[in-house]
Order: sequence, then structure tokens, then C-alpha cells
Amino acid sequence: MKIAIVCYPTFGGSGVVATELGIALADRGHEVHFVTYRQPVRLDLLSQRIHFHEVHVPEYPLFHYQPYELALSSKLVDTVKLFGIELLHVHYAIPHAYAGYMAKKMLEEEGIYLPMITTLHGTDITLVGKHPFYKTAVNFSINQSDVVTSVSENLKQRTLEFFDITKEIEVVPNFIDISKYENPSYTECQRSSMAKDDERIITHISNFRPVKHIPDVIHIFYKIQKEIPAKLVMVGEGPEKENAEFLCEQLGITDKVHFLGNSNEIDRILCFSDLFLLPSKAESFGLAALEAMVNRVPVISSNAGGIPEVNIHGVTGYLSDVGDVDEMASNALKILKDDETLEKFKDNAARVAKKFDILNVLPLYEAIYLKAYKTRLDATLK
Ligand code: GMT
Repeated sequence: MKIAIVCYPTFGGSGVVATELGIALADRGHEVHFVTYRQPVRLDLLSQRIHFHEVHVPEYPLFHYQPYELALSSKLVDTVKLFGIELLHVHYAIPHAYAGYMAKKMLEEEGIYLPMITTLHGTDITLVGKHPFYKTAVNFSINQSDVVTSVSENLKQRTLEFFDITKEIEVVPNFIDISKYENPSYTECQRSSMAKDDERIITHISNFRPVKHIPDVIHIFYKIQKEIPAKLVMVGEGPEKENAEFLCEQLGITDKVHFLGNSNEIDRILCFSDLFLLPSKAESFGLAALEAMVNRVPVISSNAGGIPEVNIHGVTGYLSDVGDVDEMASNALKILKDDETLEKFKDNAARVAKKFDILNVLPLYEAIYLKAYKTRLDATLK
């Protein structure tokens, strides 16, 4: 099938999922066309069946806001016509579902029917999408999609609660390619570059937005390092990073915290991590937690949104109410207290992560594509 994928190309879960999905689809013989404003960060290989089409938004002095949706919908129409695209999959509703709908309508004028699948990822519903300024258009474009999917059961329920949805929402969880971890390309884990042998390594990876509760990460670590030798590795960039660095200074723990910035090699960091922290205020799924688990890293998290569908309390880590840093720190110490307990949690994390193997999830997307493709055939026969 020839599939166009629209996503955010930056570091962030929805873009990562869209990219990994596109790569896996191409491996299965589909022709995949990414349409976005920059080459997606995890797409480092443009193979024969993977294409990237850049959306340009030329600056014009009259515009206070550049019309990205307009440029995206135009690019989609041109790409569909030029490459004979049969299906459109947009990741993150805002503004992708809206631009996709416009492209659909323009193509219909020319007798081309383009089925559109919209995957809801999280803040496109819970934070941004339900804002009164966007809600009407988001609601409309979700309902105009041929198939709607959400990355967790919790996000599906939130969507039904916040919006007036007339479409069925299918839950397709995020995934991980387990085979990559069975034969890792990195041979040795460079733990000694980060910490001494007797120190536990705690890691957090995110885009450092307020929703991630970055100060909670620091406070949890502060409590841990008072009890046991430990280092904190902070991976990512974002608006909260500077405050986090300042907080570490205030608490006197700067020498124990490494800020690494954005990284494309998170597996090389997670391979030497003993614990992952995700105290988010909202999280539809928590892909970062799953990436930690597949690397045998237990997770201390909040119980927000869809996290409990991934991190299993008492098995792969522990869940606490948002903001309860005392409980999160004491649960972290429970896991880290001795090697035997830590090993047990590590094994559990890896075992539960296997449930989200791409081999289990890709067929769900392929079935959805076939269903959507059928609507195209039906429309063409009319
Ligand atoms: O929150 C992020 O880190 C980025 C954001 C995105 O859309 O890129 O992530 C959302 O989608 C991810 C992939 O489906 C989920 O794993 C994250 O939980 C979700 N983030 C939130 O709901 C806050």
C-alpha cells in the first residue's frame, strides 16, 4: 500500500511512534511517504520504500502566524497525486487531522478519494485539543476521519469525555521493536562513564515541558541520594531545563546530576540505568517508560492517564498520585535497596514490555489500513 504519514518530526512520543511505524511498514513492503516540516529525528535512513517530503512555509511580513496547515494540505494534495498515495495516516490531531481533512476535500474535487486515519496521542486531546480556542475544529476533524485510533484506553475515554465524538475509537497501543533488544548493536554498556560501581543510576527522559513535572524528578532524586549513593541522568531539552539546573544548584546536588540534552541514542543511556522516573501530570501512554522497561529499567511514575496500562504497580515499578514525591522516593528506595530486588524488577520490566512488541501491534494497524482502504474502494465504485 502507498501510505502518507503526517507527524511532528521533533523529539516527542507521537513523532517517534509515527516514524517507527513508517519504518516497520516499509520493512513489510509498503511504500511510506512522510510529509512534515523537517526530516523526523529518528528517520536516519531513507530507503527505497521510505520517502520524505518537506513542507515549506515561506515567511511573509503580513502574517503574524505562518499558515502551516495551508502549506501542509497543499503538499499532501501534490504528494498524493504525484505518487499515487492510497491512504493518509495523521499522528496528533492538531493541526494534522484538520489539514488532512482539507486535503481530502480538495482531492475529492478531482475525483480522488483519500481515506484518513487519525491517531490521537495525548496532549492533542487532554491539554491543547480541549481548549475552547481549538475544540470545535479538533472535534470536527476527528469526526471527519475515516478511522480514529488512540494510544491507550484512558485516552479513548478522555476523548469521549471531552468531545462529541460520533466515530468509533480503536485503541492501538504504542509499541517497541523487541528484536532490536535481543541483538543490540551496542556491545558494551558504558556505565563507568556515568557513575561509580556502587552508585545507582536514575534516569529521566522527556521534552522538559511543565506537564512532565520536572521539579518532582529532581526532588525524588534528592531524597534518594540522601539515602544511597546515586547519580541522576537527565536527557532532553525543553522549557523547564534551566529551572531544573537551578533547582539542582539550590539543593547542592549539581555534581550528582548529568544533563545530557537531546539524544538519539537513548538505548545506550537506558542500558546502564537502574531506575526511570516519570512523575508526569498527564501522560496518555508514556512511551518513554516503555522504552525504559524494554531496556530492563523499572519505572517510578505517577498514576496519570494511561501510565497504569504500561507500568504495573508492584511488578515493573510503582505508581503514585501526581505530586506525591515522598511516596515516589520511598518506592524508588524499595526497588534499589538490594541487588536481588532490583534484578527482580528489571526482569519484570523486560517481560511486561514484550507485550508491546511491534509484532503484536503492527497487524492491528494493517487491519485498520485495510478497513480504511475498503472505504476508498467503495467510494471509487460509487
Ligand atoms: O508528551 C510528550 O512527550 C510528547 C507527546 C507527543 O505527542 O509527541 O507525547 C504523547 O504521545 C506519546 C506517544 O503516543 C505518549 O507516549 C505520551 O504519553 C503523550 N504525552 C502526553 O500525553 C503528555
